[in-house]
Amino acid sequence: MNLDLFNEPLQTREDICAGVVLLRGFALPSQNLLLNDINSIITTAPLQKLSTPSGLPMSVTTTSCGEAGWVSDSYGYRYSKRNLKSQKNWPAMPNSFLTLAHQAAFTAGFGNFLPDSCLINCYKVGAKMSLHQDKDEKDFSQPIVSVSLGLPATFLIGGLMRTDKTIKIPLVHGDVIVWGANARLFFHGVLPIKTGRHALLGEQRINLTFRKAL
Ligand SMILES: O=C(O)CCC(=O)C(=O)O
Repeated sequence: MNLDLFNEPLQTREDICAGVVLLRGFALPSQNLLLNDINSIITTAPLQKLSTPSGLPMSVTTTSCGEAGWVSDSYGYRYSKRNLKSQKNWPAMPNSFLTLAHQAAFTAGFGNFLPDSCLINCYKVGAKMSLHQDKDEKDFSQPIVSVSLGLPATFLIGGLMRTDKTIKIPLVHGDVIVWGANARLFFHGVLPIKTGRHALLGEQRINLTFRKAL
């Protein structure tokens, strides 16, 4: 018997519905690289509290890496090649990010996914993300890859209408969810993060959302 098998992180693939695939534990093997790379990105391009176009502050703080970063202000939601605060280009997408996103998309059935943008969302306890569609990207044939790190969360995914019934998916550190094809424009969101402490990340959840934006 190979006892090393017991030290392998548990990885499973679950089809939630057509076009939505949950890869439990998929990011665990690369967690150390990912966390180091997240720290350097946040050092170069610190997390910011963005506001919605109507002026409401978001409960998460965000930054980006890659060719383009997702931004929001009174001019609307969009991608920008520059960090609006520093006017500098976003940090380059690290290899650990690209490899994970590509492999997760491939495993979920979406070959050749090469994201040019990664949004880093930081949730403190109580932060949430309301139901929304990701529709600021140019090419909806490309999937979205979303990586959960730190505190657990409940992810909601529904249908093409905001009022469609949603499925609640509990996510923990290392889980990756991929959606695309007919599900690419499904409304999704995150319920308020519950109090807790994660061994590596403390009292926060970090989400990496990979997209082909340009
Ligand atoms: O934090 C998450 O799991 C989802 C993030 C998200 O939906 C987004 O950034 O558009």
